[in-house]
Amino acid sequence: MLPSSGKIIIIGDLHGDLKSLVKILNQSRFLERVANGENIRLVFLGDYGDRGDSSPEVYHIILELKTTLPQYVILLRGNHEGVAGLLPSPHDLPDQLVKKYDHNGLKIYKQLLRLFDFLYTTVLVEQNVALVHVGLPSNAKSFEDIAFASTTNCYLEEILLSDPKEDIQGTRRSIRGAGRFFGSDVTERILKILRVNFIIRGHEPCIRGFKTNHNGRILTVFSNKCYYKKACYVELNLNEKLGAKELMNSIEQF
Ligand SMILES: [Mn+2]
Repeated sequence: MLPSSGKIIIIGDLHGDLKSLVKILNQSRFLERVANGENIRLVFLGDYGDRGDSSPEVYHIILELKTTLPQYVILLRGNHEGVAGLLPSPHDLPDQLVKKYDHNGLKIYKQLLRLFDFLYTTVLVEQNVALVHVGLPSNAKSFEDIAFASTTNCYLEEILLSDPKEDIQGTRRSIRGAGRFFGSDVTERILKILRVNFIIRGHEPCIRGFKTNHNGRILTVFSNKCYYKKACYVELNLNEKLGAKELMNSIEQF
């Protein structure tokens, strides 16, 4: 849980795209602003490795940021930081680690697997906005259900793998083979439970680097530039009331 003050920079899926990560850190001047004492945090929405060919380098930088500035950097869990039984595909992170670190690669991979269990599922900015990797557990009844989602119910699977869909009510089976599609009625219900107005999530590549769903209540942010020409990140000013206009203005396309 974060207080509704200061600023947060939100980075969507990187998927081994080192160039975009460096670009965002430079463009947002995050490190410089922290050094200047600004109240600013960096939140990653998960999916750090796989697909792009710089997964080890991306992990190196985000973990260096987290260990150097633990209170300023928050790492969420994506489906590519998967739990047993929900392993992502493609999953070339172990191959990339072996290629780079030889026989130490698999040791590093095993340590990363242990690390994944420590990553958060949700960031809740009180009375304001919730950040997740993908989706919302359609049957969740409380904030705790979402914050402490596990594989013993379907909550974690839905957080890691469910997508919003425009033309349905309730949920439908997803084409991903896991998770669900959820309609705007689910979004409205979960927004009420969390007492926030918006949800920001990653996971889906978007032509413009972002898209909205469910009357603008859900913003999808994608920060990997290997799929489309545009990617983006978000810089939210939590000191002002967040409305639909402010949310759209917070998108930084590159
Ligand atoms: Mn994902």
